[in-house]
Amino acid sequence: MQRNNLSEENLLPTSRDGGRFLADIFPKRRSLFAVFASFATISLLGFLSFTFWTEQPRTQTIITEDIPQPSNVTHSTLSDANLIGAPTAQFRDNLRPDRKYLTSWISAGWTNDVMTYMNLVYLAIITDRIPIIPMFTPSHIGTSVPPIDFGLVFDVPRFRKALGKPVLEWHEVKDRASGLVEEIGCWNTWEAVQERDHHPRHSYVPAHLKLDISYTKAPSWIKLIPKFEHDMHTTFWALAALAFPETRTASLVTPLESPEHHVSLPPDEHVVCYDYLYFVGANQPFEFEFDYSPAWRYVGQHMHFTPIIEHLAEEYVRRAIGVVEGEPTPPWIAIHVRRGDFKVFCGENTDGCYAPLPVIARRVEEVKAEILERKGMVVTHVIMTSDERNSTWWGEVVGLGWYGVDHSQTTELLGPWYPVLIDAAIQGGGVGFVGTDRSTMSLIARRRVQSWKDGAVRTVKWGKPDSDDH
Ligand SMILES: Nc1nc2c(ncn2[C@@H]2O[C@H](COP(=O)(O)OP(=O)(O)O)[C@@H](O)[C@H]2O)c(=O)[nH]1
Ligand SMILES: *[C@@H]1O[C@H](CO)[C@@H](O)[C@H](O)[C@H]1NC(C)=O
Ligand SMILES: *[C@@H]1O[C@H](CO)[C@@H](O)[C@H](O)[C@H]1NC(C)=O
Ligand SMILES: [Mg+2]
Repeated sequence: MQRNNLSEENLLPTSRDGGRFLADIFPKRRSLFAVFASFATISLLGFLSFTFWTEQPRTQTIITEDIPQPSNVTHSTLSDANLIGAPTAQFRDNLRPDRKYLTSWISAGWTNDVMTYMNLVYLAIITDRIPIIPMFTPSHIGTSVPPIDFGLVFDVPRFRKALGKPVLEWHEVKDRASGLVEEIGCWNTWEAVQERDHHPRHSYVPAHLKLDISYTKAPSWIKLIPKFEHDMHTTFWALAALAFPETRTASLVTPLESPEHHVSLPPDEHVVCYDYLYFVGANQPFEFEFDYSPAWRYVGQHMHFTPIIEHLAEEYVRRAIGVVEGEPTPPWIAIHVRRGDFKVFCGENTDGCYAPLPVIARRVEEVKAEILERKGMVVTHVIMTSDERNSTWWGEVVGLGWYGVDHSQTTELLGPWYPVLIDAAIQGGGVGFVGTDRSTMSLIARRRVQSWKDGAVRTVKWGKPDSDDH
């Protein structure tokens, strides 16, 4: 694996001096530092302060005393207009009576959660409601990691502008320091689409938001493929119908008691809420795979990473390749090889289950050829991102002339969320992409490269030695 030339010593964060930290992580690129410095500083300081939700311990060392509190960071006039004002101890005190809102929770890997929030916003659009997006909670990076704000990952002001619609984050509505537990009635979709779990979909989000939820089981007709036990999808318009008074009223059944206050509440009309919006499509299951996907076309493609994450991704690419100061960053092709827990799909047949590097290299060559043909561009730099830990394998990657991303310092410097955020931005920032079949991280990277760069993409199939022979 390509190692960069930073010594451990000069990468150690200093706890009191954010400026020194920046200069250290980007010692060779004063120009980048200038870019950072010229940001509305707030977003940068917000980034450094690692605005974690509620009373999570602030374990990060990169904190300075003069960093503004998070509530000062992302408040904008656009969001103000759709709320009564600054975050309140109870969310209801901040909702405008003349506006309607929509929210939901997450419960899977980070990319699945990103897709779930895309679905949330799309459902809000078709119901003429204002989406309220919660934070990201950790999964593969370790469940004890504190959550991170949606707005520290995605550029919310840019998102609002591209959509031409309001978008709120929960911390703008309810004060993140509030200890007040609030009752709310929500739709339980999970029990209407599958038979295995006899409860609404579990999520850590309501606990962070201090919400005590009484769930009403949604009608079984929300299921996309009626009675089919091997699929769990519902449709946007089925869920939208439940957000309007006639279908809502016709669908009311006795709600489940809320776990804390033991109250029974029908689905809220002011803030309509659903337990889980990952398994939602307009026309078919796993719809992000398809070119027409409305959640991607109307929402997902407008969710760009924050300028800070984009710049971090570029900086990691420059370091991987070894671009010297003053030289522009060359265009790159990114690969995402998804391994880790995917080995459960291999079962007994571990031999030849994962696609070997030569099989991946064949798709990389196809991507290069397509970029040359369509754009007249010769792209020589190939960046590997992966959750594979095997150093022999990484050695083989470098042997092919590809570059690895060095995350040996990332968690220590920036926090445990940053390896995956930076890798996702690297994957989505190339002019070409080769991904792993069945990985949502690969899927969304592929869509980004298509939408953002009109790039060339391929997906490597795996499972058997000949899976990708086509
Ligand atoms: N840093 C990093 N993490 C990865 C990579 N691939 C997988 N992971 C981790 O594994 C998780 C996979 O879950 P998810 O994002 O839902 O994608 P999926 O499981 O591949 O569909 C990611 O969110 C990361 O935490 C990678 O290339 N780089
Ligand atoms: C927001 O910023 C102002 C000054 O700009 C400061 O006085 C105030 O304490 C900040 N609010 C919070 C919640 O930190
Ligand atoms: C590591 O990767 C090498 C090369 O791909 C492979 O031969 C070896 O079996 C792997 N080791 C483990 C423990 O999986
Ligand atoms: Mg996943």
